[in-house]
Amino acid sequence: MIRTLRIFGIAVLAASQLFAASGPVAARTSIDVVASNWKFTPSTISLHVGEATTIRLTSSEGVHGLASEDLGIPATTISPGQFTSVTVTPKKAGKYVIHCSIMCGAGHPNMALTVNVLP
Ligand SMILES: [Cu+2]
Repeated sequence: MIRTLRIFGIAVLAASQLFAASGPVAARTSIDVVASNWKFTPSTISLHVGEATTIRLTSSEGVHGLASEDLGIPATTISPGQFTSVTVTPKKAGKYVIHCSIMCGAGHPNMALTVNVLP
């Protein structure tokens, strides 16, 4: 009797794990971008039109920023040791060069993230 209960318990556990695994999974890509003085790494990323992608931003050196009206990225501060996520769903294919939006020093004018939006 005890053995039967135990087997039943394992079966319920297995079933619940099966349901958990087959639950809705967010079909969302994630890309990590690290800002430093004075570049974004990687310096170029690729997104797809109509596809939601979460860009996880952090800094290894200095405070930087990202903002793009064309891509719907709100003014975002990127601080050392912190992760900030922005989710982007591009509407139009093309090459978008997003300059650092926060004055961060000598290399600031040349600090940019290139976003290639593919159809
Ligand atoms: Cu800057």
